[in-house]
Amino acid sequence: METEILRIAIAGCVGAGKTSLIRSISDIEIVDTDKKSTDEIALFKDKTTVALDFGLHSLVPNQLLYLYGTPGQPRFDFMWDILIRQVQACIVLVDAHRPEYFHYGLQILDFVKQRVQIPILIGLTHMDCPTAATPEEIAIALTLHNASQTPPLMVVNPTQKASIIEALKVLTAAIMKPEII
Ligand SMILES: Nc1nc2c(ncn2[C@@H]2O[C@H](COP(=O)(O)OP(=O)(O)O)[C@@H](O)[C@H]2O)c(=O)[nH]1
Ligand SMILES: [Mg+2]
Repeated sequence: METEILRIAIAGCVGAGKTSLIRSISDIEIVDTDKKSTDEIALFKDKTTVALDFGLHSLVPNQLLYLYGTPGQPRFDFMWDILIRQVQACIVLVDAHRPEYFHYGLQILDFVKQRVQIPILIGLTHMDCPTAATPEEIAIALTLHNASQTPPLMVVNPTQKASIIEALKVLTAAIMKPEII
């Protein structure tokens, strides 16, 4: 039987957990494009993603998930524009303990929805941090609280494989049966 390939984009602001997610779940050594940053982000994090992170994972036999971690910085938006048209689904990671970046999650959602109609899952990361916002607060910040058809929110810990698998199961089910998301 032929192996089916499903492509999934992993988006989110710097520090949201994109590289960790791909590294934790990938069946191969990830193609890690982290480079030392030279700009203001260096204050926050000494490495940042400058191109795409890439990893793959087989959730079920005869199916391979290709995972693309998108760059977290707006200046790479042109790559985003190309990538988002090639994927079957998208995970938007939102760092729950950095409310100052919630607007960035909203921008990503708008960016994706304006270009493609694919299942989107919002993965709330850093929920184990004591200062994390609640899912309800984040839903309000992302203006999802009263929309009739909203992407599902799920807590995802990008450092824990079991947590990522749960999210990937929801997303792959939605790819197969789009009406469930
Ligand atoms: N405690 C905790 N740490 C996390 C979580 N998600 C990511 N991290 C950590 O946050 C840091 C930034 O993650 P990284 O994957 O580099 O973010 P990226 O910029 O989106 O690629 C790393 O040290 C991760 O281990 C989470 O849910 N909980
Ligand atoms: Mg990264």
